[in-house]
Amino acid sequence: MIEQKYKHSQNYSTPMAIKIVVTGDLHLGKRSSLLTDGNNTTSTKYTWGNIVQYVIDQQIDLLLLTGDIVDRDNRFYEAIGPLQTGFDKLSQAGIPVYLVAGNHDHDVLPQIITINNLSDVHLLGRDGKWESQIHSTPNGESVRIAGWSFTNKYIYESAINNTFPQFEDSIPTLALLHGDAYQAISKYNPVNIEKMKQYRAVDAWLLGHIHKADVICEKTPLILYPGSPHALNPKEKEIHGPWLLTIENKEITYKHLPLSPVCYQYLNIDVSTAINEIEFRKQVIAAFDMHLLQIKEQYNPHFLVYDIEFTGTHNNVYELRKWSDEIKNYNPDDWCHVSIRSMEYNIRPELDINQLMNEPSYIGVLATAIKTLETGSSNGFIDKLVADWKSRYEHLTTMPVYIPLKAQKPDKELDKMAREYVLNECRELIAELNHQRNEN
Ligand SMILES: [Mn+2]
Repeated sequence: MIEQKYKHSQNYSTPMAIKIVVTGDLHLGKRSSLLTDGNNTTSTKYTWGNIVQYVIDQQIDLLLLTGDIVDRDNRFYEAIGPLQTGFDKLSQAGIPVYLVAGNHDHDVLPQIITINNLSDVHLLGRDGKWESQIHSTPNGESVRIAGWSFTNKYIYESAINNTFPQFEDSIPTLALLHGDAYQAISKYNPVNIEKMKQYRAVDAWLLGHIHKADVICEKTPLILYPGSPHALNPKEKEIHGPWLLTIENKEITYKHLPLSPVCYQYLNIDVSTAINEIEFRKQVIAAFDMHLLQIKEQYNPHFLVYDIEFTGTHNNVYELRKWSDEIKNYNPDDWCHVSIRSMEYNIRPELDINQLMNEPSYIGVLATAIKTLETGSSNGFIDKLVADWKSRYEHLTTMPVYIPLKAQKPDKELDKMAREYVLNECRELIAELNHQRNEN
């Protein structure tokens, strides 16, 4: 095993560097929402296989996992096979894995590792206390991995409150931790960023729990959320993948590796100059071409899922809706499967609202409403519409089927949502009424 490692390290362009891949929140057992495919490339076990293959092909020294690798305890049977296969491949290549458990897999991860008796897989801090191990490469380079694991679904007290060990030597130290660094009060191990910075012995904090990758602090110490390596739902609108860390002369450099087969994106299309369907089509194609090129420069996902927002000024949203209906059939290229999940219209009418406000007609009422909403004030007409919207919204979100999904929104936020919705509707209506009037 040692010889095999040595053989790998001879090929390094920088022989004294330690190469590490880190990822977390893989949620084995899940697949990207809204997509189905026969090859299973949308399931997270596919990405797990790709990460393992990358680590072996690139002769990486260590793989680090920051928790929530398995999606929940009831995913045991779905997760155990792919995990075992990946761990076996890494073990045969002489590559150890260090990991911690998160709130999703605090139960199942220790079970899987114990059942399989995996000697190259090190679950750190499984009794809820910090644990560390030093890994040395055949070149004599060393790195310390410290870790702490969830022992329960909820952890209210931060794992770094007064319990973090001190290291006196100069070995580079990486701390693996699942927790919430964004909120002071959290059920998921609230860890304070300033406190992490105070532990001088730690060169990098590698965190789990948040699916969006984030470099919170660039160095001394590096504080990194690697994020989920596989985009799981349309809220995760960034490029996802594991991270490559290189430690050389105690300096840590890092790089995001785009690997997620699925990529959810937002696309804004300004349709102000789309005076007819031909122009509209031109703008749509131009916007897509530019965006697809940007993605392609970074990597080739299998699936690109778009939320489109049409913006700009236009006097006929009804027409725009009609023209945009067939966009869902758009198939720009065969390098990747593009689909459109939603289209939103946030269009301002190209009208003189101030002048229309004086009209004794529906147009006048709508113009007054638009002006009032735009200036952040209200009147009886708007109050009624907002109240109506809120009561319908609340009715919908308290239906039994939605209760598990219900996000408690403060009244202020609901008001804002209602006003935005009403404003959009008024703009669409006034444009249509004005259009009809001009045609007659
Ligand atoms: Mn989590």
